[in-house]
Amino acid sequence: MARDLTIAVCQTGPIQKSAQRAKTVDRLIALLERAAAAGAEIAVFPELALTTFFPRWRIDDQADIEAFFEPAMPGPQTQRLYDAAARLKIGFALGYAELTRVDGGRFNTMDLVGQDGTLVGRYRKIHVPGSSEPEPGTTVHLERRYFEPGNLGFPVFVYRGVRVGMAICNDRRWPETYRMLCLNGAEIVLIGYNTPLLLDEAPALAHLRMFHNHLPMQAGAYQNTVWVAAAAKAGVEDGQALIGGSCIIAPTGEIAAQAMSLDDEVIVHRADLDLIAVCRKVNFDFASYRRPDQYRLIADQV
Ligand code: CDT
Repeated sequence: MARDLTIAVCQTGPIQKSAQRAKTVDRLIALLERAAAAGAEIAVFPELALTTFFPRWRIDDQADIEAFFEPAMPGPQTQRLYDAAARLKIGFALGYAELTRVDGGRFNTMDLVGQDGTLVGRYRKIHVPGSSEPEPGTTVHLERRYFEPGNLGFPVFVYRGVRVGMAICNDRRWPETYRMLCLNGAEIVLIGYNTPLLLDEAPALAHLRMFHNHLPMQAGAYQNTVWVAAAAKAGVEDGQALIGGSCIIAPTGEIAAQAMSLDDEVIVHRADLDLIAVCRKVNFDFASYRRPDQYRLIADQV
């Protein structure tokens, strides 16, 4: 019997610092409703989808920093989104800033929520880019000030019988991300991102920003025979332009659907999971051809 999963990518426009959390959750619920109405069974939202991308600022006041974090998920402000998932019978992956209850750890996190509105699994961003202090000549990107590197590995979760993994923004540029998820059995990789349109350190590469968005995700999908669905937070957010280009990519490496706006937008595609086996057979029969004994450096050397 044919296997498929209908995926929605819920891109958002900018979420300004002045936005109330409740209004932002309203926007996410509206996107989820559009995704469900289009027949989607799972949706992916951007990285840090509840707030502005606050690592663009150096913040010292701990209370100001913690205002961007979620000490509980769902919490009083986000419960309605989980209720909407259960009502609409559509799960989602949501990026947010996680403050752990036990030891106050801070992670850039994505949760996978099931069609009953309960947690299926959690991923914490492994490749945390930027610095902890502003660096001269470089776009301020202080994720390392606010987040520890993820400590949950690259887990894969079963969602409606389909094996789903997650990755967050800069993770999508690293081949290791897809390979680890693929080796863990992923069939679909859900990604959220916030990517500045311009980088002060590389103005000569400005025209390549969208190419360098899609290139690693298409390569990751193709080389690991997985579906990739990636949601941007796009548009001008608190004065910084973020790229859009949210997309759904097939295991062939082809873009099956792509957002056209820099605003709230839903794109949907029915992902044919049998295509994975076809692509495997053509080029990537791992059991026959992979040579892990020759790849030791990949794991041993930074
Ligand atoms: N959010 C995120 O990871 N953004 C990075 C930009 C890093 S610029 C120092 C990205 O890879 O898109």
